[in-house]
Amino acid sequence: MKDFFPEVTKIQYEGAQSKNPLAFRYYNPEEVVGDKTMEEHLRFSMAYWHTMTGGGQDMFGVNTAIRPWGDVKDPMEVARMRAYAAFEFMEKMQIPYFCFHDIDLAPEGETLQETFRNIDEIVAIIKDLMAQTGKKLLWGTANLFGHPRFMHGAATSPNADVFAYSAARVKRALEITKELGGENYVFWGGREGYETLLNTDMKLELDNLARFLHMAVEYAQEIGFKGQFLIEPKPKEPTKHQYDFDTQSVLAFLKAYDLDKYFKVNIEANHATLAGHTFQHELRYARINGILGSVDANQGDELLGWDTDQFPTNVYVTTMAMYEILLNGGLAPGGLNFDAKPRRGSHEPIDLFYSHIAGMDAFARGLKVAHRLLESGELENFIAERYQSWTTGIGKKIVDGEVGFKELSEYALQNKPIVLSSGRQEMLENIINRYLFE
Ligand code: XUL
Ligand code: CO
Repeated sequence: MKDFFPEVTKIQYEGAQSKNPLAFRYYNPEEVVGDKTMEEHLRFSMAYWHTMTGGGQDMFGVNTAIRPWGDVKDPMEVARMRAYAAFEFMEKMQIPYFCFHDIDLAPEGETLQETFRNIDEIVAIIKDLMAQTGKKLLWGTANLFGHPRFMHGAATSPNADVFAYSAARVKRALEITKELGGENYVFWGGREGYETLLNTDMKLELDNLARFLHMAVEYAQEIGFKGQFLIEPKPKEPTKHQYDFDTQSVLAFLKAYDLDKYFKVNIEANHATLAGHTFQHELRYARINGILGSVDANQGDELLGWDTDQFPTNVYVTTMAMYEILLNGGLAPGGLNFDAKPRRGSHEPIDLFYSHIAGMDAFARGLKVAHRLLESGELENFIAERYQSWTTGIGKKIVDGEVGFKELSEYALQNKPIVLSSGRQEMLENIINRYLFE
């Protein structure tokens, strides 16, 4: 078998003092942090579309990336070579999971039948490679946004034939995900949204989206697919307004259509930024509502208004993300999927290694800092103290449902002048810095 990355051997943990850019400085898979190894906490996953299939193309220019498995003319041969390259990459990177869209694996055919045949051939290769290497599928999904047929949406298309076609693709993607032992299945709402309300029946589109998801739930039950269903929120791009705007709107949609018991969310850092939230806000909102399922680990650029899908290197952000994930009791069966790509100018195969190492180390370091922070209780104790008025006296009565406006009014009328304590934001920010730089 061809060695697609001959310049790289397996990436090893060398410790924080190492200056080797092809080594982990923080990610040490076997190291135990709290109750689990780093590998168990972080559950890293490679995104097949960015790492294996994408090539750096953007709005202004063609592919730049050198990809040794793309050297041949026949697209099916490229797809075969790509599968081998994917597993070599995951082995060398010590990444245990991967995720894919159906057509990341193999090119679309002229007909739906041919598309399925192409995908099936590559799925058989991948199944063998999984058995040989022990690599696992974190989640599968169907790409219902790239082809022109999806220009007005998939499940929310004004054309019922597109809805039917999309159902066929999700049906097959679910079957494949089950066959490969996928632990989750993701619905990112591709072009499920609108450009203008002048031509849009929003009510019908939302009803149809819910119909589609109910059908998916029913079919998964029928075939015995046990994986977790996830919706990935995003506020805009490609459409001006995406229906799955953010976690809060997704939860409202799920509850409105009686879908909330079947779905959790897959939170992407860059999508949070686009929604005007921090990554931590989205994780927190999902966590406290019991729907934090999985994470697309990347970062955006706050100066740019689009989905740049950069590798996560901001340790402050990964720390606060891991803080939420630890409080969630982890992500399993979800994980940290690098929905991220090296910049278009980082076009050599070795840049795939540098970028994944950067992301893995940033999350490993974030895990360790977040763990220490939680162990100390410094933040949690401060918060408990700040809300202390809710555990005794009138606060407790409100929480216990013992009082209404009448009793509260009587209480307020005879109460002493109110004295508030400081929120101490800067002191707390400095505590975080102390943990980060310790
Ligand atoms: C798009 C995006 C997708 C989903 C899977 O912004 O994040 O790649 O993660 O469809
Ligand atoms: Co994503």
